Amino acid sequence: MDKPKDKDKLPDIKDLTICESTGQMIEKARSEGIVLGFDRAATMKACPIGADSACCKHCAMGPCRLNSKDPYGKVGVCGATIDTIMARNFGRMIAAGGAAHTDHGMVMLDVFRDVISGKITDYEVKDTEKLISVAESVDIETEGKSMEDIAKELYAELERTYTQVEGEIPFAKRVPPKTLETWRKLGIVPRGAMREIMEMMHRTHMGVDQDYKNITTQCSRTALSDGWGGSMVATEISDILFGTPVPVATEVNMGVLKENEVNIIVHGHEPNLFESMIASANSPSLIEAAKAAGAGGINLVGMCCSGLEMISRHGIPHAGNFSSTEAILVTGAVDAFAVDIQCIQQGLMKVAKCYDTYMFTTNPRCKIEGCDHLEFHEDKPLDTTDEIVIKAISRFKGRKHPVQIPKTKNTSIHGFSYEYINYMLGGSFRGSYTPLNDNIINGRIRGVAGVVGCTNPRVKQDYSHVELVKELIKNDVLVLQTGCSQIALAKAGLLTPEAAYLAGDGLREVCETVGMPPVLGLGACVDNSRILIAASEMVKVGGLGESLADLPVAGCAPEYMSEKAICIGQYFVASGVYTVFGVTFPIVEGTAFQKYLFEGLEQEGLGKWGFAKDPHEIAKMMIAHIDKKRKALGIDKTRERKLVDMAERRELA
Ligand code: SF4
Ligand code: MSK
Repeated sequence: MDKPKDKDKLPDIKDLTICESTGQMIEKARSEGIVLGFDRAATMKACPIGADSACCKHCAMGPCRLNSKDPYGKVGVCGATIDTIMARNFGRMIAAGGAAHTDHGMVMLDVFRDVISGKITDYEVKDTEKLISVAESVDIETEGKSMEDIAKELYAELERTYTQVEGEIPFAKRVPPKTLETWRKLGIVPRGAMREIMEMMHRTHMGVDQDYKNITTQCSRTALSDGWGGSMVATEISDILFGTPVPVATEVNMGVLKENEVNIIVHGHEPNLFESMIASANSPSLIEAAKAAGAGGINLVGMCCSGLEMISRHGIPHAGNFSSTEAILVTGAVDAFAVDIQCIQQGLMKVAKCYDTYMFTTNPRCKIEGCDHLEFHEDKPLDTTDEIVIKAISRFKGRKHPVQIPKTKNTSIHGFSYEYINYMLGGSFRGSYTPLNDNIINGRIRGVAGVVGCTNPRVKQDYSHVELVKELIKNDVLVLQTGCSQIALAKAGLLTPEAAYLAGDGLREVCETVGMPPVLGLGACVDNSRILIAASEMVKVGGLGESLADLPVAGCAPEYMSEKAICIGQYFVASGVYTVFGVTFPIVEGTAFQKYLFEGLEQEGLGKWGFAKDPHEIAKMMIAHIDKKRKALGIDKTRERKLVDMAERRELA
């Protein structure tokens, strides 16, 4: 195993994470000479030119490095300016991030097709109500038709999301009309995701698009083909196949591992693998085998976004977010670690080997040198997942390493789908977003914020997520969460109704009346589409403007690291949302491209980007934006809690 270069120079653990369990495992790893991502980040200085996106390696006349201190002082060998170079790099990040979610969505659609045709028999359509509502949302007539026919028609319609070459993607029908009108005017309504990603890559090839504004137009169209396309299909099909989440209480943090049980972790993004793992872990014969090996049972645990899919649908315990994935192996308690796609660090393999943990890749898209590959096929899923359990049992039986499991566990509630928010606020017979809008209009709720995204070992793990969200709820901003951010807040205890005591008076009153937490977990990073649908419903219900850009909402990924996050940011911006990122932003400040992203897009009727490192500063920026939107809507005065009477409500509608 690599030794840390100079142990004395490594950062203090309290500067690396606020997660106590992860901190304990970093300490243990260091004492055992094992290097985790936190220490690799400390010893691998980020390239400053790359961080500013001021270099280009799109052809062999380069790579060309521009000077971010004097960005217009030089151009590339081909003459490319700093704005062209940054916009092209940005576009390629969006293409890669969008491709990841979109390819995942297409796999979900493939599985759906094979389930309804009978080729796959281990899965079924679990949520027929959702099947009908999704079909109707894309104008499929459902009256008098069999579920099978509706499903077949829906498959054919949603396939266009990916393969269509001309026209508008199916879920464009869900976009509020005024927002769609703006998109049409700007030429950013996506055709099909494959076409948009291909065009993005083409335009950013050497010698093609050399106008940063024109490149940005394609950035928006490509990103929207993910948010309202690939990702949205992934979420909706997962719900149809595996059930739409409803709130469920569970436990998070490394303390969910059990010393006397066979511990199996699933990490990645596709629910298919995890759903089958649940079946294998509950198989009576495998439980018997685990007991015969001396274990109390089989303990199945999630991490990262796979874990978030399962926490939302089944209440499966969750051990930690992205930055904790290596650290948990240091417990010595993990008997098998199964991964599928996305956010799987190559470093995991080395750490797993140190503790003789069986690690398996399962997806043909993601193999890791030196890692056993047990390919997962949805038409015979148990072949793979049973094998993983069997290997885990054998590792448990022969455990060689002392086990040290951090004790901390936190209770949290997850699974607030768009549909559930409807019922939660409007009641089971008259589900509606009207009470949410009313509470925003009367000022009890100041606005809504999406706080989402990764953790990143270049900044203190979980710190910005937690500080930002505390500040937002204190100021009566209701927070919706997806991705790894949600686990940061769950560990901090904010995903419980009791956390309402940290909220401002207005938000607290609403939370206490309904019995909901002030921070709602909506699922994995692919499930940001749930936030888009919720926002569209807020526009539809009325009283808060006509387009998504009118809403008093803002978004943030304060500790992001992935290209998927950049794509998500761009589709929120293109949808009309002010979106602030932390850590770093791939741009040279003061350039025309930066001004365009941070101001120009808003002038065109879209949202805009923002950037700040400090979570309190980010909170101020988001709240100021929410207040600006309240003022534009004429509801800034209602923060004094004036109740809206029926006549006023009718007028607002
Ligand atoms: Fe340099 Fe232009 Fe080639 Fe980029 S495309 S590497 S800026 S010459
Ligand atoms: S897993 S993209 S670290 S949210 Fe979706 Fe977490 Fe970010 Fe990966």
